[in-house]
Amino acid sequence: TMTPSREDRFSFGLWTVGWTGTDPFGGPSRPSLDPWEYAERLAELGAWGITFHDNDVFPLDADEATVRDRVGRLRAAADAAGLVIEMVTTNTFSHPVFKDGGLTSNDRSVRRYGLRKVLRAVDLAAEVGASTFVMWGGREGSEYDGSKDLHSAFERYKEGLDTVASYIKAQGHDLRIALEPKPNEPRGDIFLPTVGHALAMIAELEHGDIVGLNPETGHEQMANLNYTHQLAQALWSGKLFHLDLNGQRGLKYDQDLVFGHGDLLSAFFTVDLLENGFAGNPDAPRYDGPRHFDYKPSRTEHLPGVWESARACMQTYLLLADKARAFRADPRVTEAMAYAGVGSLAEPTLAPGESLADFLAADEHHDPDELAQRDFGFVRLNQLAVEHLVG
Ligand code: GLT
Ligand code: MN
Ligand code: MN
Ligand code: MN
Repeated sequence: TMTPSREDRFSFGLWTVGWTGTDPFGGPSRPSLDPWEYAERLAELGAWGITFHDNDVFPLDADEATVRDRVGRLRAAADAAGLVIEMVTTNTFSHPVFKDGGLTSNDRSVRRYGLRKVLRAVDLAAEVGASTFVMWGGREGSEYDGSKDLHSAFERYKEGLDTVASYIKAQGHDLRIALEPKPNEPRGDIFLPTVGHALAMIAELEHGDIVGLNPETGHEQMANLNYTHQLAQALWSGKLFHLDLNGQRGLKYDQDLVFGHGDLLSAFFTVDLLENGFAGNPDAPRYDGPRHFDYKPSRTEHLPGVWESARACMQTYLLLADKARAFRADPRVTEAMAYAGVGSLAEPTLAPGESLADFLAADEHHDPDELAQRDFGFVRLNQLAVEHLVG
């Protein structure tokens, strides 16, 4: 069961295995292959799907014939390998035209150029059969607080997102937008820094019904947040449309490590949520989308290490899924969860039919000192998780 198969629905961005190791301090540490070569290798490793930016496949200045040719070759390779193209996104960050953002640049001509580029990528996404259109606004933000009218920046972000969403509806595309939060890098402060901020933006949109989230492990952790909690809140809000799994070790630059190579215990509970659902509530929403990895094979690796690290992402996930299943099935865990009250949190605090007036009038006395003697046993429950994880 540790060998990935199509049923596991693992997918990878072409920019992940395709990263050549360029960083702010040095050039590429390995060669660049054609996109279809990455697709073929990922299929051999057991992946089910691939995802890409427009410019992972063709250059920004490509003419229509080149776009057709390159997209055609990628699709042919994906079809031949049995791969699904499940998500497509736009690159509105590499070219210096986007140095102050695509949808929120202070320069209106840049915003109009950026918007056209996004709409073209939406059509491409629909053409290749993707179901999710990710929008990561890595250049939407600032370094200097005085450089932007922040009110207008939020207005323009909203305008841009609503325009893209209304275009999807007008074209009749079967596509949903997934916003990807990140707190910083490349901008000093990126707009929509966390899942919570993106949910708040979506609530203000006119076409927010087709806009949700694509939370990335490391991005939430860069904001010192608990990734599993972020996934949970997005799920609870009906907005977990897609995800980017990877690893991050603490508050530093975006590491994009192999899934599980950062906070392993957190990765365990992420997989436990994805595979087994919320622990105390079987009727709660479940994530049934792709298990998508957005990692970077470290710069120290050459091509064998690229494939090895892609394999590692899937294997780690499967190992954790196995452990999480055993954890849930362990009678000691069932007992420890009952002791901890995990299931009883599902019970509404007010009784069925109990009105606020009933509640206020109820002759009910709670002695806080007595209630404070409750032992929750959370440590024992967590130790059982650790036992399953490393035992
Ligand atoms: C870029 C970023 C990723 C996003 C990609 C989608 S682009 O590689 O670092 O986290 O998911 O645009
Ligand atoms: Mn990242
Ligand atoms: Mn990244
Ligand atoms: Mn990502």
